[in-house]
Amino acid sequence: KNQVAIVTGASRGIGKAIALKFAEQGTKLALIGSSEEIHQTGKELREKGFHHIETFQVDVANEEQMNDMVAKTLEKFGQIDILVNNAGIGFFKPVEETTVDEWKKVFEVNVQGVFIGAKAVLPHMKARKSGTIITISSDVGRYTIPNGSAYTATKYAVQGFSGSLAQEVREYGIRVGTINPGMVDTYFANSVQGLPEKQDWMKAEDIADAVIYMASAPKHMLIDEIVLHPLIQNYPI
Ligand code: NJP
Repeated sequence: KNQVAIVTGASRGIGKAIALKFAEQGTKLALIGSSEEIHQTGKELREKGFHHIETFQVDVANEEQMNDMVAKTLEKFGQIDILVNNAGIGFFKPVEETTVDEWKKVFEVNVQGVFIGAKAVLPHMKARKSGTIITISSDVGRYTIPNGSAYTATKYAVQGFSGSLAQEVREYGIRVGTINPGMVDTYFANSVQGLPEKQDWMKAEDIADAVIYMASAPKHMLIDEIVLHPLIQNYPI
């Protein structure tokens, strides 16, 4: 209640589900997407009766755009309690078929975007001695899969970044955690949400529930990591 959250990648999929759950809790929202579709998310939420919603067509990998978005969010809402680094791209190809430009792009969004997002909110969170930074990483931030070298490498990087940052900022009352899902039915990796063959996969709402749980833990507590899978997924433990 009365909190302010930034959610990146809220045009569709998991980020859009996170936005709806936060809105239902009365959390004010700054929603980020790189395409115009982000404004549609804002429109749909306002039509549902949620009015404290700002949308920004911003690339998470662009520091200037992200800093500007944070400044405008502070101007509008006065504080930032939660950052959810959710924007990410799924990219799966054998190494020899992966171009350097593709490699750079997936790292820019999945890793540089997470770094820039966190860096942009830290001065404010440090000054308030409070804040929660949640990154949607992946189960493949913990184990490897074929044809996933670039994507898997980005998620391992995000785990390293988040773990290190968590230790760096806990003395300022800032909590940093990751959510590591297996297969979720979204538009990920050029898929379409709602395909019949994905009916047993997790839903975007399942991941949004985990975000709400992590963000609303008592202030003295840090949930470092939540790992979630659909029952049908054979996950190496
Ligand atoms: O994917 P999708 P998910 N700047 O494609 C936005 C992780 N994950 O919801 O830019 C700003 O439906 C894009 O919006 P737009 C995954 O790695 C998933 O599944 O306007 N935003 C859209 O809203 C990722 O980190 C699965 O086109 C940018 C959103 O990102 C997170 O979950 C499994 C952007 C992508 O929506 C959400 O992915 C797993 C940019 N540069 C981890 N580029 C899974 N689905 O199975 C993209 O382990 N976006």
